[in-house]
Amino acid sequence: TPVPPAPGAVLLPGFARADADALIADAGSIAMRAAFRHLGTPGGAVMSVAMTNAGSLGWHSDRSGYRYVAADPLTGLPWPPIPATFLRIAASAAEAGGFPQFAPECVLINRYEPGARLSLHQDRDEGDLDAPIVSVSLGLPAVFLFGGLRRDDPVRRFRLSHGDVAVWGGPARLAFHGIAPLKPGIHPATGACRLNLTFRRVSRLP
Ligand code: MD3
Ligand code: FE
Repeated sequence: TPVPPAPGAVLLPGFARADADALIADAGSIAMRAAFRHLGTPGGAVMSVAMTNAGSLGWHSDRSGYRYVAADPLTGLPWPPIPATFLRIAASAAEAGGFPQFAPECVLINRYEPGARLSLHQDRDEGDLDAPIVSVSLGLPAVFLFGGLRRDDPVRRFRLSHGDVAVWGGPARLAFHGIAPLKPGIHPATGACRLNLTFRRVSRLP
């Protein structure tokens, strides 16, 4: 049952549950070629979430800023291609959320271990802000913080569980959001961690 948490956003509880084992295995294969790493930030901090990417572009951050890059800075190699299982779930979720033409160029894979968090931020490094972001949650549950268009707007809390998918488009696309520190636990599919996939369109289609 789709749930609208905000205008432009659609939550699809359990939408990826049947594909979860395949998605987790594919994420593992990606990480064998492009390892999870803790990125630095322009402010000089190191992120508690470990990240890697698949696709023609990958999200990267260091002292000089946030940006999308075509090669993995750790190896100089292109990011691994987006697996077919990933593309299928992203396309069907985007369609369910009202975006039948979604063509992602990047999947950012976030790995949360106990205590890891993502502070309140906007995703605005993409050149195409008309395209939605599709997210898939796998493994341990997390508390998702969803604010408004201004950093100091009130924040609502949602639980994101294994197999939950969300489509963030329209007025929700530039909302501030984050993840509260992960509570320790063991999930049968991922063990002691949570994985999140975010599918992103970076460049504008002609
Ligand atoms: C709402 N990831 O990678 S997914 C991120 O669980 C990120 O790892 C979180 O925020 C995670 O940038 C949250 C849900 C999500 C992703 C992107 C959004 C919600 C969003 C972009 C705009 C609005
Ligand atoms: Fe985000």
